Amino acid sequence: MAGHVDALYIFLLIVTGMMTLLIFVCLIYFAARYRHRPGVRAEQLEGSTPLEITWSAIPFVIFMVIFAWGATVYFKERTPPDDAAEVYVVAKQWMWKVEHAEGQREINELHVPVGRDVKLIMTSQDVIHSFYIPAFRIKQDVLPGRYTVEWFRATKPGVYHLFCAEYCGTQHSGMVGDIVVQEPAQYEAWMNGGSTGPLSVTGEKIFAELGCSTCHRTDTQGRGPNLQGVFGKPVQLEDGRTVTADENYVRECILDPGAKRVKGFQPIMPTFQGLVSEEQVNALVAYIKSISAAKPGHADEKSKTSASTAAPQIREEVQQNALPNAQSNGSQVQ
Ligand code: HEC
Ligand SMILES: [Cu+2]
Repeated sequence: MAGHVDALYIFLLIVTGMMTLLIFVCLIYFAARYRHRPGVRAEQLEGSTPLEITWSAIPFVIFMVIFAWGATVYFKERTPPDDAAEVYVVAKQWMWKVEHAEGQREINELHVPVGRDVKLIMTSQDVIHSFYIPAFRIKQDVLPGRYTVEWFRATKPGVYHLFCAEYCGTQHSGMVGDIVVQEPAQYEAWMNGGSTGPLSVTGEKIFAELGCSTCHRTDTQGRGPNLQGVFGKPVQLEDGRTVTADENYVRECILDPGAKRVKGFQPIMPTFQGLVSEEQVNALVAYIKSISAAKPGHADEKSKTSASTAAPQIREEVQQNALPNAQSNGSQVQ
């Protein structure tokens, strides 16, 4: 995004710089040209319609250009590509905890390979923080109680600053870290060192341990809905609304099941608020995602792929990234 953001900023600088110049040149010229001279009487001038139209129309066009350009950049920056690799981030006073879909955990560091789209799914354990990588021109608030998302594609290997950009307490200024961008081979080597296994597999274990699997069975006999294929699809709620089962929806189902009850089921799901850590919620989300065949939008966009089975998608993803273990989310690991 850096190039796009910079181009827009340079454009703004040029436009405002030229306006400033124009105003000062006129100011000085008029001050000299129409200065008070003995014997010369001031004259009252009537308005000029062509002049007024000109100075309204030209700024209008310029502002519209800025608006359209800014909106384009904004939407680009806010829309992660469907096949981006997913990384979960949990902020707390005063550190960044990072967990890759493949299971690697890091603190105040994020390793990524060059050239891969990376989507950060972020939440906070306490107060509001903000995940800011100045070199990538991206910044997003990280809020307690919900997920926010940002994405980037690093184009050059190196180590980049990570800052918390939202005042979050005494040691806010120390809440910094490194984004380590590596060549794919180096990244592979890093990835293969010490992992607890894919996040979705951790999630599956938690799913069994917390007893989710007693109600959410993989057949239709359970007391809760079968969660296979739920992620990314519309869900009909008891109150008549239809919502999309995204990360925030699954999160809310776990922590505040009363907020959105699925149509046709008893309201028996207990809240797991206080019983699960943010990391465990992330793992559960990754697991529920992994048992849905396709990610949202994925199937439509790549209609050449069969969306009903996970296997063809795995192969496609791997070829796309030309990396042997380029899983973009838990579903590829299974
Ligand atoms: C006592 C049975 C029970 C347990 C235990 C349970 N659930 Fe549920 N769950 C339900 C029921 C019933 C619904 C549907 C009604 C509702 O939305 O509350 C549901 C809904 C959901 C939904 C929304 C499903 C959809 O189709 O949109 C998700 C996601 C979910 N549960 C996840 C979990 C997770 C994760 C756990 C374990 C941490 C869990 N549940 C534990 C009964 C249960
Ligand atoms: Cu912070």
